[in-house]
Amino acid sequence: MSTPPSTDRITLTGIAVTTPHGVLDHEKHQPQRFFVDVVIECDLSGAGLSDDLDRTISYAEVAQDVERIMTQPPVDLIETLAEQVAAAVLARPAAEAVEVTVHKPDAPAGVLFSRVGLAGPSVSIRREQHRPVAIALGANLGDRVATLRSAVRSLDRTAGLDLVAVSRLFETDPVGGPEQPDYLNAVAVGTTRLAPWTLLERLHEIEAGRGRTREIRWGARTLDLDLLQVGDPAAGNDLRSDRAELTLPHPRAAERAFVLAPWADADPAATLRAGEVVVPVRDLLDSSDRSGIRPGPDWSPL
Ligand code: A4P
Ligand code: MG
Repeated sequence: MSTPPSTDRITLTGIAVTTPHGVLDHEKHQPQRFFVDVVIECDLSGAGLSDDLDRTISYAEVAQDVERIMTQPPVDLIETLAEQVAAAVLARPAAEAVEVTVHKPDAPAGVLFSRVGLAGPSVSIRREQHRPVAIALGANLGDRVATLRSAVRSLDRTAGLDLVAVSRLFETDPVGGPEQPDYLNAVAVGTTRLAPWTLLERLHEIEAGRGRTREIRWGARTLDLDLLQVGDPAAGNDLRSDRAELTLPHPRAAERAFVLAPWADADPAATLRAGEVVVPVRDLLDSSDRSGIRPGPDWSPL
């Protein structure tokens, strides 16, 4: 069954900054003490096994972000500071969720707070990652509809991935590779809290469970699941990677009608990054070669 969302944590406690913030006029001129705690939920297994900093989150960078946010020109509310810290953490690919606490121990509240420990007011917020994601499905061996249907079910059961829509099926001529049977292609769109490499591992597990083997590149396969895009390029928060093991956005998506047709079907408003330009998927589809694309069998996989 599906793996639960990650229970791994990176914790930074008591980041101390003396700076002016507050609703009262004098607080905007008089620096006072703030302490910030950050607890980041993320999958640390990949980093722990590979010793690769790119698979985790640098706590030093997060600490610097906190200091930069806390030392900005004065704001009224510690809620504002907490929200900005949470957003900065969630901008990091590995972050699945974050809890931020901002303590203001010397806040003027008309009462005396204990001098023991971190007394006084604080706010705590928890924010979760909800990145849009698009996943391409393809099959050209075995019972293609049954395989794709069970793949969608597995995606839907994946903890940390919420499917919103799945396209119709398209029957497509094979592109590239050796001579092989026609494909059925579809695209699923949704949101995810998972790091992209964690999601790709889940896709590989689902492929393996449907008998996927890898002998020839672009060869026939029972099931292919590709990550097309993670994040929203129109909002400028899509993840980009040029690593061979995970390239984002998918480097061949923009020119392949067998991807674009189902993608536009699942999400007519979808956009795709092509370098620095963000293009509607429908426009890319309109200018692509659609000669090998036909409607596939009916299905309702969700
Ligand atoms: N990889 C890197 N980036 C990604 C990503 N964004 N999503 C790595 C998924 N995988 C990514 O993939 C090879 C390696 O790419 C993986 O180790 C992964 O870490 P693979 O699935 O083992 O092999 P593949 O699918 O044969 O290679 P590739 O280059 O992904 O092929 P494409 O571009 O997916 O093309 N014709 C039709 N009509 N319909 C099809 O669905 N599919 C292909 C495969 C060819 N022709 C087709 C179709
Ligand atoms: Mg693939």
